[in-house]
This record gives sequence, structure tokens and C-alpha cells, in this order.
Amino acid sequence: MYTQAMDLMAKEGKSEAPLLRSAEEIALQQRFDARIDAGEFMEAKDWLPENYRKTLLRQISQHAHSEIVGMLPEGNWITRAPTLKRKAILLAKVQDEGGHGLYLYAAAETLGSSRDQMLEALHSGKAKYSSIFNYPTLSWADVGVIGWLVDGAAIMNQVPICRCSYAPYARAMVRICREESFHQRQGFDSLLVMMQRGTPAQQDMVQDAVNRWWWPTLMMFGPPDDQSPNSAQSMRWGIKRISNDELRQKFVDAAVEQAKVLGVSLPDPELRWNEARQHYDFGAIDWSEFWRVVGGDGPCNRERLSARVKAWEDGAWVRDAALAHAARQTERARRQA
Ligand code: FAQ
Repeated sequence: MYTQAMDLMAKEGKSEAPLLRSAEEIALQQRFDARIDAGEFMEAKDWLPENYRKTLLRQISQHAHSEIVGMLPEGNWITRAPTLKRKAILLAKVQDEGGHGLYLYAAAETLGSSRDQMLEALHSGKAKYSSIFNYPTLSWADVGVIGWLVDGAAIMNQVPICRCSYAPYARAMVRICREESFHQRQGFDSLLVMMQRGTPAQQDMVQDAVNRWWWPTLMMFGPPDDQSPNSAQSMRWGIKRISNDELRQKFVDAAVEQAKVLGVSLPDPELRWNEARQHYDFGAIDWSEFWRVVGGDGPCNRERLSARVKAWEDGAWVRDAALAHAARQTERARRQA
């Protein structure tokens, strides 16, 4: 009884194939748009436009992969942490990142993709993960700098996602942000101890780590707004609330003040306060390096991917055992019924 209607709106940016949509689907789309405009949150059971679903799946699965791959650079230092206290903190932090990956995979699964599909995309190199985790951790100071700068950038980017229009993602982010905040503080504290009570060699080690991580951290926020193909639509849908460039600027403004407290310099001769803008100006980012790393040719891309593939292959017996156990339990329950 529903009239079939032709919606001649072409797919965004493409003029070829017009979409054939039912009147019912158009009404659902209008209701979705109105709810987005009213700032409402969507749940997994709600009708969602296909492109909204795809965009979320892309972002959430990339985010999950980033957390899991992000365990590797710091995990590299667990066996060599300088004290028992630092080792316990680092172990907890790396485990937290694993937990974040799991919340995020679970949120992504509500959009209709299986965890196996997402992991296959990561292992085959099809899926992206954050560029930052393709850089090496050369000294103990890198662990502190990852906490201070990388987790600091992650929080700056992730706090607005707590208000993302897709509720399962927003809910996961609330808990993740609380934990990331502890991660940032522990990194800052570790660096502060080295800068205030360390030897000159330890202080140099911190400065060297800051020099190497500063620019890659600024790249974490993604390409400039005018070169970010997904931003406009994601902002309209309330998936992204603040743009890549705005978040990057907020991060620079905060990090410069924190660097003063630490007593480290930031490796950018153009970094200076701009009274008119009420922000720090900073130098040009090398976007060719960013795209090279995103494209798979960073210092550690191959190592990171092969570590994840090996972990997956080594864990096959655990998955097989869990499935065999579940099948036996089901069979037992069936016999007892
Ligand atoms: N690395 O159009 P946009 C963490 C890609 S978690 C690699 O601007 P969008 C915790 C982008 O995917 C860190 N690729 O894209 C931790 C797109 O490609 P596609 C991860 C990047 O989605 C700390 C293309 O460039 N955080 O650190 C990057 O609107 C310490 C064009 O870009 C999240 O994932 C990049 N940095 O904005 C763990 C937060 N940037 O997919 C362990 C959630 C951009 O079209 C230790 N994600 N690309 O082929 C987001 O907020 C967004 O996805 C952005 C990118 C802002 C990352």
C-alpha cells in the first residue's frame, strides 16, 4: 500500500545513478534528519541512513584498531620499565588500551559488521589506524611522551566524541576519556620526575623524545579542514563536533603551557603567542610525511601489522578452544532440557 516514489536526488557528489527510494524510506530519512537537527542520540535499533552507518563503522573500527595497535609501542617497554611502580602503571595503561579497543569493536558491531570482518580488514592492510603508532619508541622517555602528548591529543579529540550522535559510540567514549585522562597524567608525571630530579642525560633523553613526537602528534588530528573529505558530512551528522584544525589548535595552546611546566622546548621555531588570535601560531606541518605514513610507508608500519597478524595467528587455539567449550555447553544444555 506504500506508494513507490522516485527520489531523484543523486548520491552526494555523484550525478550518475539516481536513487530509487520508497516514500517510507524518505519519511524515515526526514525523521532521522530532524532528530539529528534536534541534537538527539541514535541507538542501534533506530533506522539509520546507509552512509551514516558506513561513516560510523569506518571511524569506530579505525579508532578500535588504533587502540589495539597503540598497545605495541609502549608494550615494547614493559619489560624494561625503570621501577616496579612505573612497570605497574605501564602494564595497567597498556591493558586499558586493549579494553578501549574492545569497547569500540563492540560499538562498531552494533552497526552490522562482525569483529572478524574488522580484524580481517586490519590484517590485510585495508583498514587504517592512527598514523602515530607507526613511530618507534627508542627510549624510556618515549613512554612518558606518549602519555603526555599522544594521550593528551587523543583526549582533546575524544572528549567531543562523548557527544557523538551515535549513542553506543558516545557511551564508550565517556569511559575511555576518563581512562585516557589518567594515561595523560601518568606520562606527564613520569617526564616531570625526569626533568626535575633526573640527571642531565635523562633530561636530554626527554627533550629528544619530545623533539621526535611533537610533529607526528599534531598530525594525529587528521588533514587540514580544507583537505578533509569526511569532515563536512560528519559534522552535519553530529559524529564530529569540532573540526580537525580547531582541535589541533586547542591542543597546541594547552601543550605549550604544559611544556613550560616541564621545562622542555617544543621543536618549532615558529611557535609564538598571537595576541590578536588569542592562540599560539605554529609552523607548517609536513603533510607529505603524514600521507606517507598513512599509506603504509612509515618507520614501523610493517612491524606493527606483522605483530598484530602474529598475535591473531598465535591466538587461534584460544578461539578454537572457546568455541569447542561453547559448543559442548550448548550440547549439554540441550540434553538436559
Ligand atoms: N592516522 O576526512 P578526514 C589513541 C584518514 S586513539 C591515520 O579528516 P575523519 C589512544 C581518515 O581516516 C587515536 N589516518 O577523516 C591511544 C580518512 O581516511 P578514510 C585514534 C588518518 O575520519 C593513546 C582520511 O585520512 N583516534 O590515540 C588520520 O573525518 C596512546 C581523511 O581524513 C581516533 O580514531 C590519522 N591520524 O577524521 C592508544 C579518534 N587522520 O577513512 C594507545 C576517532 C585522518 O576516508 C596509546 N576518529 N586519517 O580512508 C576521529 O576523530 C577521526 O576519524 C579523525 C579523522 C579526526 C582521526
